[in-house]
Amino acid sequence: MKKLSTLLLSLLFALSLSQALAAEPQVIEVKLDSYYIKPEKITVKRDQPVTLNLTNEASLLPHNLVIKAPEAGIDIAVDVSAGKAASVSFTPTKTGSYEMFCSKEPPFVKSHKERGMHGVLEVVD
Ligand SMILES: [Cu+2]
Repeated sequence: MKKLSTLLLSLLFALSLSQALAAEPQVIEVKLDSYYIKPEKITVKRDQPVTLNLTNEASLLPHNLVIKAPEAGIDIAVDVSAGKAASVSFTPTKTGSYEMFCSKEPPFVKSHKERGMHGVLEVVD
């Protein structure tokens, strides 16, 4: 009986350990400013939750972060006012390189993306 309970306990321990490893949160600080996204390239692991903490460091301009990859479980568009912060969470389900950018397009001038507000979210195994 004692052997069985020891076995069960170690099994439970191994199970919770593997679950903890599988759900390792990936929290990444992302800065938005006129006109860049930092870091330009973000690498995350597939099937593990990701939280992006966005900060708009600009003093006047609103920015946003857009990643449209619904095939990979990523479909975000988050506005961040000047000087403010926002967070967004998702779990990428497919490896690959996905474009991230600011979609602000003021009339008569270049879009924020054209001015440099773009980067890559890389999802790896
Ligand atoms: Cu912008």
